[in-house]
Parts: sequence; structure tokens; C-alpha cells
Amino acid sequence: MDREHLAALQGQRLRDMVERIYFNVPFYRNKLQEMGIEPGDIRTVDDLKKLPFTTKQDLRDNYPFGLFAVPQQDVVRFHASSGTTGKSTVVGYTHNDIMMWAEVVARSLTMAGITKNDIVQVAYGYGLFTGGLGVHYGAEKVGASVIPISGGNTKKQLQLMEDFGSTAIACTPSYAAFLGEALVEEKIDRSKIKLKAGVFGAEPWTEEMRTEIERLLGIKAYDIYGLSEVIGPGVSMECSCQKGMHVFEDHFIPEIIDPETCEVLPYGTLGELVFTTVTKEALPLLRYRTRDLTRLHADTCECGRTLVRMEKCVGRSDDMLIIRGVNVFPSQVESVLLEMSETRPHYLLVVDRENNLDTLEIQVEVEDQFFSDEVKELEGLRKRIQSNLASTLGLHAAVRLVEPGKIERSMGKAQRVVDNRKLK
Ligand code: DLL
Repeated sequence: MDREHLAALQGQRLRDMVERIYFNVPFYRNKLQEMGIEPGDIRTVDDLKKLPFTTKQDLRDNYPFGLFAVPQQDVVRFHASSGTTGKSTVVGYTHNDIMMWAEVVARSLTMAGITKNDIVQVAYGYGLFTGGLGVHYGAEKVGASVIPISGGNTKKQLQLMEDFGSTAIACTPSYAAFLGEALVEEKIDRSKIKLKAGVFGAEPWTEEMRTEIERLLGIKAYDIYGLSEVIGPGVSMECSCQKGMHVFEDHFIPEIIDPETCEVLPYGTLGELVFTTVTKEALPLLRYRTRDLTRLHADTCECGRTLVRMEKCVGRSDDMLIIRGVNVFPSQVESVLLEMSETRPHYLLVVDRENNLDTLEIQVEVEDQFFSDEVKELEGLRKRIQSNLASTLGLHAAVRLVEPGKIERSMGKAQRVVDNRKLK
């Protein structure tokens, strides 16, 4: 669809959505009335900027079902995203929402070359987390054969991968790297592994991490993005060109804003990603602030798709660490470590405060063959890592080398930061 027709479709869907929330959700009606906006004022997609933002706090304040736009008997499923503080965020789906979700995930999997001939191992967690069931329904819609193994149980993952001949796997990128390492450790015969594609998301990862996973698993690794509040996985997905993730804009309208001023920024500018869901029935969201930092590009992709592409997320406007005045993203540390052959992509940032000064210690796992008893050798390696990190981060961090396998592995999202400052 050309962008002009898409804008017309978005405008029409936005008008319908604003009317629905105005009449069905008191929270939105009050907000719109406070701003003097009536549903009739919204005519085209350009009118989006007149509308108010929604935040995770609004969802928390209306816990559990306060922002739902349909009666409970029309809700067929709940999911919830783990909140780091306080209560989790509850999301609901009508039957049509589940169908739409399966559609966007089916599109996503198709972009990774997955067809009904594939066997898809879904190793995202099943349950309140949206990863497992979200990918599951999309894979079934494509007609693929699904293995709903869920996360964890690594030996079983490898066994079924070999015995059932899984051709695609979906899990977090950190777990994919872990499975890749386990494959080597278990000395599994590579010729028995049929994997060709991986659909990885739910946490930020770098290009270096992609290369590492592709090497370990012998696959092409694709990035899939999403968040529970908007739908779950399948908000955007990479095509085979891998030049950003195409946002399914017929359902989710993206904007980039300045997180400080909330001003809408032009394509190509780094800022916070915001989504308006125009077709969702149970939990429609108006200009939802994701806190994810990225850029959007609207030029047509080499694959021919006209859908806007979003770059890999560089972090979140709320998880960015400020250490001694310097902005630090954990993904920067990962890039440095993956560029060095001696280190593994397993690390932990420990932030603390001593005598009113922030301290940063980065614990780094060293590859087996480089882990030597020679103190001098290890000290040399530690200094090199430290200096590489300092030039990328613009900050001096203490580096502690740890044995391979020492840093706790996650079966879901990796825990990369321990910030002890918040506890004091
Ligand atoms: O993580 C949904 C999902 C499941 C996406 C499986 C992809 C695959 P939440 O638990 O609500 O939902 O967390 C959403 O995770 O705001 C981002 O900060 C982060 N995130 C998700 N996908 C990516 C990605 C699921 N591909 C939050 N790259 C989002 C970077 C991602 N960050």
C-alpha cells in the first residue's frame, strides 16, 4: 500500500478508535474533555498530535481493568507484564484482538521465511508473558508445526531440536546465545540440527550479538519487537534486508517524541517511541509512551514494503544509567565485549555509590581458553578490556574477570544491571 492510502486508512481507523474510547473509557473521556477535544475534532492521522499521551503509570492507576473499552464478558484473554516496581500491568484481548495479533505475528514469521513447512520451537515463556502464546498463535496461523516448549529446560530444548528437526526457534536473544553455547558443550552433532531461522526479541541486543548467535546456531537471526501494552510480539519485525523493523502501521501508529518536551520529532531523529493502537478492542491505547529509544525511517525498503522501519532500540529513556554524569547503555558494554575474542557476551554492571561518588564495576566472563592461571596474563587482558570500555563509554569502570559460566544465566530476559544506588 502506498503511504497516501495508508494515511487515509489510519485516519479512518483513528477516528473510530477515538470515538470508541470517548464513549467507553471514562479515563479517556475525562482527559479529552479537559483538553476541550470532541471525537469529531479528529479527522485525519495528522490530528494525532492534538491527543493526550498515555503512560504505564496511567495503566497502574487504573489497575486492573480501568482502561478496558469492552465489558468483561467480551474479554477472552489476559496477559500481564512484569513490573519492576509495584503491580504488574494487565492487558486484555477480545476474540478479534487475538485474531489481529495472530495476523501480525504471522506476517512477522513470514518475513523470516517461515512457512507451513516449518517446525517452530517456541521457547519464549508461556503464561502471563506475551512471548509464548503470541508467537504460538501466529505460527499456527502460518500453518507451521509448533513445539510449545516454553522457556528453560535447556537439555530438552536441544533434544527436541534434534529429534523433531526444528527449523525455526523463537526466544530471547540471550537465551539463544545460551542455547548455542550449550549445543557446543553437549557436543551435539551439528549435521543433526536443522535450524535455519531464529525470531528473537523481548530485550535489546546488538549487531555483534546477532553475529554471535548466527555463528553458534548456524541460522539467520531476526529481530522482533513488541510490548504487552500494545499487543505483545509482532508490533514490528525485520524483513530479509534487515535494515530495521517494519512497524505494522495499519494497526499501530508510531511516533517519535522528545522524552523531555514531548514534542514530535521528524523521521530519522533519535527519541522515544510512542504508539497508538487503532484497531484493538479490549485495551485501545492513545499515544502510549514506550520509553524505548529509537529512530523511524519512512523511505521504501529494498524489500518493497512501504511500512515505516524502526531501528534496533538503543535503550530506554528510563533504564539509561547515568554514572558520574555520563549516560551509559548496557548495550554499549556488550558491543565492546563481543568485539574482543577473549570475552563472552555475558556481563553484569554493578553500580554503587561510595563517598558520594558513583562507581561502576563490570563483571566480564572470559572464554575458557583465555582463562589462565597466569596472573600477569589475566591482568593484561583486564587492562585491555578496561581501556576498550573506557573509550566507548567515555567513563572509567572497574573490570572484574570471572570464570566462564559464572554469571547467572537467564531463561528469559537477561538481568544486566544491579544498581545498588537505589537501595541507599
Ligand atoms: O517483551 C513482548 C515480546 C515478546 C517482544 C517476545 C518480542 C518477542 P514486554 O514484556 O511488555 O513485552 O516488554 C516490552 O521489551 O518496551 C522493549 O523495551 C523491550 N523489547 C521488546 N522487544 C524488543 C526488541 C515483550 N526486539 C519491552 N529489541 C519493550 C529491544 C525489546 N527491546
